[in-house]
Amino acid sequence: MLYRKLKSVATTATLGLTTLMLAGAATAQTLVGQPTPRGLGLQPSGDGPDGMRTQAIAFHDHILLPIITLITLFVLGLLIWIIIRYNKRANPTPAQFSHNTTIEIIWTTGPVLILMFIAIFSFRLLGAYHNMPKPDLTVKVTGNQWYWSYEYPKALGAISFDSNPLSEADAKAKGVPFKLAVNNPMVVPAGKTVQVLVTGADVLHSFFIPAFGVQSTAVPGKLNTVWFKAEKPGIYYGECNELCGVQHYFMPIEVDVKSQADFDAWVASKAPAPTPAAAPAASAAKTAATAAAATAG
Ligand SMILES: [Cu+2]
Repeated sequence: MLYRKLKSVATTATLGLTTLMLAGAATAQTLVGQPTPRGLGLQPSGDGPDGMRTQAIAFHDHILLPIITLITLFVLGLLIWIIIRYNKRANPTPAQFSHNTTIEIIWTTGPVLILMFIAIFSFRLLGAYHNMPKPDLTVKVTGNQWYWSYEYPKALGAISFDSNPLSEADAKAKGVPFKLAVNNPMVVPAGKTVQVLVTGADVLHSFFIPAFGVQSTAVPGKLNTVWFKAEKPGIYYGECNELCGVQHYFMPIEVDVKSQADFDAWVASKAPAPTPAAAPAASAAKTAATAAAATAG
């Protein structure tokens, strides 16, 4: 009787949880790259069907969540059973024994086996994160109190800029989310492996973009490497998620993923190639100045 009751409770709970998860996934699917009001579950993946983020979501949804749900229901069932069956009224004279070899072996090996099962998938995912393909682009990101700065390679004109969040009025005027949208987003090409070198200028920050499954602590004096591959052009938001001071809440990350052509155009607009005539002229002026200084000396 009790067993049947417990079973029906468990079934109802599982059904309820599944419904909630599906509802969350449906709501979350409407927006990629940013949190959704009343969204449940993880932010949808922005890195393609084989991407790390997609694998991480699958690991969470299909391995971790069922296991933790079963364990929680099992423990809850045990608790209810003990409360009902072994309370003072139902069981006035409690048993006096301690130790039971069989049960002790079970509760030791059981968790070990569960952890080993989880480790198979966890290590596979860690391997995927570790094995970065040859990067197509490297961007250096520095966390500052309280903004991010970005630096691009010399080959791309050594573009560098600071990125600050938009004011509430500006965000409203542009129709973009306040506390997520910034004035100068990080710009990357879609479908390309982007290596991100993360460091900090003052205190610990953390570079975190949920849709790409990317997070790295920004440590002063140290360069950490993460990478991602955004599948589709679009805007993806992240945040500093290492408590870094009073304005920690106000250092969002915005990644503008563009098609390769649009990315090239952005690079050209930010770092115009020096005109062939300008460079020699500047160098000649410098030589003349040096010569003048030498004569004066
Ligand atoms: Cu920070």
